[in-house]
Amino acid sequence: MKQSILKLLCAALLVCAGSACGNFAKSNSEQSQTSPRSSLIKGTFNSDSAYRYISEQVAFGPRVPGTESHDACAEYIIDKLRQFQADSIIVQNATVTAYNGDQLPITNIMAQYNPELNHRILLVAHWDTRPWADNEADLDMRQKPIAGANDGASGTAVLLEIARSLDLEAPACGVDLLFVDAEDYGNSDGFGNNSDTWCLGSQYWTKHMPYTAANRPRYGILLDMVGGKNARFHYETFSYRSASVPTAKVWSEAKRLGYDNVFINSLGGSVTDDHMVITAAGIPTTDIIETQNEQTMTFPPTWHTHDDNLDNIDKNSLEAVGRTVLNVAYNEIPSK
Ligand code: AHN
Ligand code: ZN
Repeated sequence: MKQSILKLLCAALLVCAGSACGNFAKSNSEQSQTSPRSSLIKGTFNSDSAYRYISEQVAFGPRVPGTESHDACAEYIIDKLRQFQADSIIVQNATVTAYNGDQLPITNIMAQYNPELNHRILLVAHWDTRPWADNEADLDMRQKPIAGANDGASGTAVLLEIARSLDLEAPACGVDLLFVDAEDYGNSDGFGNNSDTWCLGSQYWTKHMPYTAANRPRYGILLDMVGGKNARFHYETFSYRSASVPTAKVWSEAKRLGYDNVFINSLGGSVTDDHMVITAAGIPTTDIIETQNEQTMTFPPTWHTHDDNLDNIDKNSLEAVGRTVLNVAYNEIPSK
């Protein structure tokens, strides 16, 4: 009698456990249906978090070299990198001369994970914003600095979110995150003739790189304007020709993760950008940038306008780029 009551109790408990387990399994399978890629992905890249890092940068105001907002944002980036326990943080302060004679106090910031490893990769974004809105029709509006949610803050935010993941789950290789200044203070008259007026921060950095021949990064990946609505990234022409290794790694990793609707396997345009400077300095660097936007057939429609604000940021673009680049980093295994 006692035994059969015990048996009943046990059976009841088992049924309870079974149904609880059933519910759990169900909610798990529902989750895996909404993110089918989860089993392929390492790291914890979260696009809500990346979006927040954009909004926090934009809240400082335009990050134009020589302004208080600019300096406050530099401190913010450094604070975040400390919070995400970068093994070393290198801050480069300098003054450079812009094409129009302006003296620009610039700050390049680099965070290193696994600084002792010779097998390294370099991830880059510019964090400054353009002092003018060249593509506004109205002349007064054109003189005002842009918010730079996409052009400046998006690449920076994705790298910060990558830092958060690298802290939680260490990569096998060395990873350097480089935040360059004064990319966007260039002369937009007569494109092509003025390429050395852009990318002043990376020009300074390549002249003062903290590397030996042994620990110089194998390749670099540049993230520029990676948060646009329905962004699609074609191969940037210069990257395709002169940085084929990281270009192949990024676009094939995107395909593996199911982001081949975002990373398109065909040639887009060619861009004067930080990757050219860094490639010329001996680190072949690919540029993730929209050069074949569906509406404009070039950069995103908000480019160098006052529409480059939070309203035009797309979390899906941040996620596709962030998870792809983070997983390229996790895939990089040093050979002995
Ligand atoms: C030029 O417009 C020459 N290059 C585009 C690089 C850039 C500007 N990226 C963001 N803003
Ligand atoms: Zn720009």
